[in-house]
Amino acid sequence: MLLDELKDTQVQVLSEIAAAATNKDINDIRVKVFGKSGVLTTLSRGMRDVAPEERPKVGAIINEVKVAIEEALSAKQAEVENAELLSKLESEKVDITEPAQGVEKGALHPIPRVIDKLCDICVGLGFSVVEGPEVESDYYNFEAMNTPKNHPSRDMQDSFFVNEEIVLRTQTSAVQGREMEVRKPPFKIVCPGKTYRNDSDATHSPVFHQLEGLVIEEGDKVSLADLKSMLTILMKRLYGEDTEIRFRPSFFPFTEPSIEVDVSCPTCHGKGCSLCKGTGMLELLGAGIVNPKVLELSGIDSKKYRGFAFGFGLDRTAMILNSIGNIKYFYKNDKRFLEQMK
Ligand code: FA5
Repeated sequence: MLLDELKDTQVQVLSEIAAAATNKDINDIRVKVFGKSGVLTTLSRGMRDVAPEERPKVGAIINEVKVAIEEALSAKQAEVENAELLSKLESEKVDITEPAQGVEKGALHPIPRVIDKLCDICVGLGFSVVEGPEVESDYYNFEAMNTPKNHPSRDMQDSFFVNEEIVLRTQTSAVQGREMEVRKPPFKIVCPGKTYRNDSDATHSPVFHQLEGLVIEEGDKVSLADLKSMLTILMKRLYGEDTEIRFRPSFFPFTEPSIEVDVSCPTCHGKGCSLCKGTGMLELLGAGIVNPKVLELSGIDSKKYRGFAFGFGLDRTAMILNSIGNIKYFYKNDKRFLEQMK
């Protein structure tokens, strides 16, 4: 009787195993057969009623059934797992012959690129690079630069005042006083950074960039010829040996004498156009021999030391280097423009 039941159970369970399709089906069968109240567990308890001489034989058969079912379960489990793996591999298949998607590379904006280039050239000429605040006191931006309150030359720079004593710096010249107060001459510094003025047209932006240069040496080592020669070297290293440069007399309250430097226009290359207002040249920087009053205001003995200074407009520098016809392109963040600047 027990033997018949065992045989029937084996046939029944093996056919269920053959029909199983998932790991869950296999686990359900395992519990149904070997669990606490599973079929085989219950049948095994029937051994109690078997005559002692029959027990070894019945025991061996129970064991055979158990082994047959376990083997079938293991084989089925391997089969199901293999099928799952194959379908996963199929669904995640990668066609390695497809062309790869290109990686979009970023690049530095043309203004920081010009800053890096000019600073590199200046460091090569022995300058140290310094920084100063963009929100500046009226004192360092104007007064320390020999431009007292109500001085008519303040009108040359239409300024954004935060209050009576604080201004968004209109020129990187504001670092001159700060550096002269803490440095012992001789020294050579450059300071790149943002500057602000209420100006707006094709060559003027309300936010723009300058690079200030300041050289302080013992008196007989500094002359206008030294300044012109330094600026010529800078321009040629920046734009190339054939660059056309023009020096013009000018006025700044903090330099005496003062000059301005023009470079051939990026759009018409000297012929004359609307950008350069028909002159063929674009104003790039102001410069001059440091006014002795400025040295004295910052605690430097003007009888012993002299200096020269220059202030590059960096946006114009980038316009000329890249032949850009309007300064606004640098501030629009138009990806098509920036892509061309890479
Ligand atoms: C000055 O700012 C002086 N501090 C330069 C200087 C330094 C003279 C040291 C002597 C000694 P100016 O206002 O000319 O000078 O400006 C210098 C340059 O900044 C200009 O030649 C021009 O290239 C640039 N610049 C001036 N205003 C703007 C603006 N709104 N947008 C873009 N570039 C400007």
